[in-house]
Amino acid sequence: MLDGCVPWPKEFADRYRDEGYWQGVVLGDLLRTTSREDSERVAVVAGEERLSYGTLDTRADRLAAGLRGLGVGHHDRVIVQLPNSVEFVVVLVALFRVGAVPVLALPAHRRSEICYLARHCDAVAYIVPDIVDSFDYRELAAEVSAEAPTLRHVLVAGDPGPFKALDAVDDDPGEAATPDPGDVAFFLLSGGTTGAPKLIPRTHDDYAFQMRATAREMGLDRDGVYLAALPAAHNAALGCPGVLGTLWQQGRVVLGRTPSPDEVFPLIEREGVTLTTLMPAFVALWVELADLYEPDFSGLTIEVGGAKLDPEVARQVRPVLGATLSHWFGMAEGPLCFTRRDADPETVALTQGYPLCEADELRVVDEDGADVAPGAVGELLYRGPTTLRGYYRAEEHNARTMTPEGFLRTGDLVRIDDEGRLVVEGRSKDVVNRGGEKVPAEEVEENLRGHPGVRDAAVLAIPDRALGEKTCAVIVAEGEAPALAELKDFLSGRGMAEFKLPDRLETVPALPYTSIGKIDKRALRAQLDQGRESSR
Ligand code: J2J
Repeated sequence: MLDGCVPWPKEFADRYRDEGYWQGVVLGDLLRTTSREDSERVAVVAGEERLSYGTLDTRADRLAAGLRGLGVGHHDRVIVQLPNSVEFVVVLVALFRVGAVPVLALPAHRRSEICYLARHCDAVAYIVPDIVDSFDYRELAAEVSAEAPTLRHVLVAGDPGPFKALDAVDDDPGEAATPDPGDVAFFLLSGGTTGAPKLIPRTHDDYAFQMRATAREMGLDRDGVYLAALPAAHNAALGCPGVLGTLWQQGRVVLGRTPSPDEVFPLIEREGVTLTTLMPAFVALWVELADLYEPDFSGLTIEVGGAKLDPEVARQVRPVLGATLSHWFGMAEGPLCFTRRDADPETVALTQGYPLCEADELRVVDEDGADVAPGAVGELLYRGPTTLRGYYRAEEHNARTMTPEGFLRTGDLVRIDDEGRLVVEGRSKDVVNRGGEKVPAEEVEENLRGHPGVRDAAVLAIPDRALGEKTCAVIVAEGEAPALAELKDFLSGRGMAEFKLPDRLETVPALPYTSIGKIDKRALRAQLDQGRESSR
């Protein structure tokens, strides 16, 4: 396995293989079989374009050969930051075939995140689009190139500007690499606990199992049509079964750019979409706007997860949209629990269902790490054939997040009900879950403290009707307090992604600290609530 990754101990790996979870396949084989057997079959629909398995397979082979020609090889890390597009699929498969390791950045990431990633994993290449939603990724790439010493290539899908066009990376196919199925296939980014984003190694074996098992549970077979409305770089839309899992099943992928009803409702009907993935805020919006469109989604299953789902919204999905809802608790780190398609409506509204497979081991523990009484709330610990054993190059962090027995501490507070179903009750980790986008409080706090008008800073989640939660920055000012707009500009200037910028600002004379020197957020929250009460 790539140096810096933590392998599963042999006894676990043997067991997962013996029990048939890991089947020794490699992700570079995506597209291959269908391309040989039925090359005209449509694999991907993007706008008016319909691309066959044969076309994509050939493009991936040619790109792989071109990448090899550039010197990109086995175990080289390549940051991929592409929107939902044909290139996203071709680039991933090509990198798998080279044996290089894609690092899946989200389209919303900016200089701060990408520079960190590039340096942290010693990336040799960075693949971007030209301009999306008026943001020029080539300018971002220029900034990243200046700060990342190992970066040798920037490849651009579209107009390359000063860089190399992805299209020009093309050569006659040669021998494909044959990586070890137990090795890392790509890196996903963690939704974040402390500080900078962590890299999650996903192996060929583990991801192939995740795709196969979720496809089976969601009924996505060869006739399945998956709509990617969320960024495909996110685990939920990539491999549950998502874009890659659908191609693995020989189904059809429809690439959307946003989950907004005006864009995707016509697509769902036109393409006969059978499965899609949404964050809760969009399920609510779909239900709310259904009257305008009168959709008939009786053939559609919607996977929803990533943040708290309002049970009232869940209950309306079937009557209003006609669709089947499946409620998920997932993590890019691998844990997956969800309600199956035949679950009764109350199970779907109120629980996140059952784990992906029988080999998944769940524990619910108190603050001392002892198992809680059955049905009581505690932190969820998770171990299984898709759940990582350690983040990449993160020894110290791993010592804190993994138990000595190899369980991941999820930082989520849950209970297991008397039917064995998972119910997410809250979380102990310090992130703001902004409509499913995870904002690590500590990272924002550190950057806020860099402003000359900020002596100290804390970041809290506050309730929001549309997004579930929003971000509130609480600062202690140095001199005259800066305004919210000024702070947002400042953080943007530091290269932070827009979704991490605070939505609200409060100023206090001092922050409360605990005896071990951590900001006491519970006390701070109470202090702010009290202030609000007394000013009424
Ligand atoms: C509350 N919080 C939830 C839920 C995840 C499928 C679905 C989601 C993700 C995902 C994913 C939640 N209620 N139902 O990867 O494959 C919060 C938890 C969790 C964190 C993980 C998938 N479902 N969450 O959201 O890696 O706090 O993965 O630890 O982005 O989202 O975030 P992420």
